[in-house]
Amino acid sequence: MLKNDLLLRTLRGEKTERTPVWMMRQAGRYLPQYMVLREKYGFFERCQTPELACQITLQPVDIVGVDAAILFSDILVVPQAMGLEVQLIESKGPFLPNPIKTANDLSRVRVPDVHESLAYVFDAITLIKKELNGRVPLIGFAGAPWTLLCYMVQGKGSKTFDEAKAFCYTQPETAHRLLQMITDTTIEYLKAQIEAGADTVQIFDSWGGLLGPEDFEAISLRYIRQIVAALKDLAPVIVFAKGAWHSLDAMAATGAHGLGIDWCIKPQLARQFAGNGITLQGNFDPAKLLSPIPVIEKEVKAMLDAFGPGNHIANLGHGILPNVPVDHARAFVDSVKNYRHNL
Ligand code: 1CP
Repeated sequence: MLKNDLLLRTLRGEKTERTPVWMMRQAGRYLPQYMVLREKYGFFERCQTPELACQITLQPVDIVGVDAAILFSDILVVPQAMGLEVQLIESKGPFLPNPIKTANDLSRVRVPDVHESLAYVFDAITLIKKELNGRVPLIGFAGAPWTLLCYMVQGKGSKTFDEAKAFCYTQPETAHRLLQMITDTTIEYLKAQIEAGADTVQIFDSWGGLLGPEDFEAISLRYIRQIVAALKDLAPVIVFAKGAWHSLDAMAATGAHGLGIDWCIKPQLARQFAGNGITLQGNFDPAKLLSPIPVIEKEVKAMLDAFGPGNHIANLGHGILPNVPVDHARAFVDSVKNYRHNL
């Protein structure tokens, strides 16, 4: 069925001719073709219209030549489906006018029927799979419960998410009720993405690294573990908890097929922590794509040498920055594609 299944074979631990490559947030503002649609349609309109979501999802496949498509959507469609108003403010980011602050506020959130409230996502996936026509696999995704709680409580982006942490520390019972509701919703949501055609799914715990190791286990990983357990026999699962390198061993033990790592840990050390039985994904510093192209080519080689052959998906250590020139993104992808390990 798939003409290029490098990503899926790598996630299953199989040997491949070369390392697969994609970039987190690869459908986005660094692409002029995305900016054209961004001028015309609101953010959630782009997410909720399957034809637009499909068009945007395919852009990096056609323009940059990545080995996988990732659904164009956002992690915040889940809090929205659970009953919270979510706005995206131009150049500022997400804004939730009525965040969760107390146990009383939980009456405003529910575990929705995802087939109803998020039907547009599954329609988009069906359309994307048709348009991809087997060229590359499609990655579905969701936010990790802790990262979603950050926005649901803090109400906007933050460097520290201090109000979200304070909520967990001062109202632990309410926090865990909310985390469990997000978990239950996310399991149904990702199952339905796989049913609709997603070939693999990634859980984004972008703010996992704000928690120390004990809190990460208690507040984040125990919920991620439930999600992985519910999905891992349906499709390969990738867990990306940015900054949570201290728990790579525990994350590997969830049974996930792949673990994302950022650029603040050496590949050799990440491998030592995670063990040999799992695929690692990353870990190019996104800002390094602003270097001259020959530097990008050299640094990509160094990254691939450090990871060694097999069990590695080349990616950035976090999302691509909006000011990256398209030819630099393409140089990153081409450098991976042209590299061969000495076997
Ligand atoms: O056009 C615009 O200005 C909107 C920018 C934008 C885009 C392109 C947002 C708002 N979301 C997205 C798409 C998106 N978001 C994808 C698409 C698929 C892809 O190409 O990768 C994905 C996977 C996400 C996931 C997402 N949204 C995360 C997890 C990944 C990460 O980067 O850490 C997070 C934390 C969000 C929240 C969010 N949505 C948008 C922004 C600007 C943010 C980050 C805000 C913050 O820093 O707190």
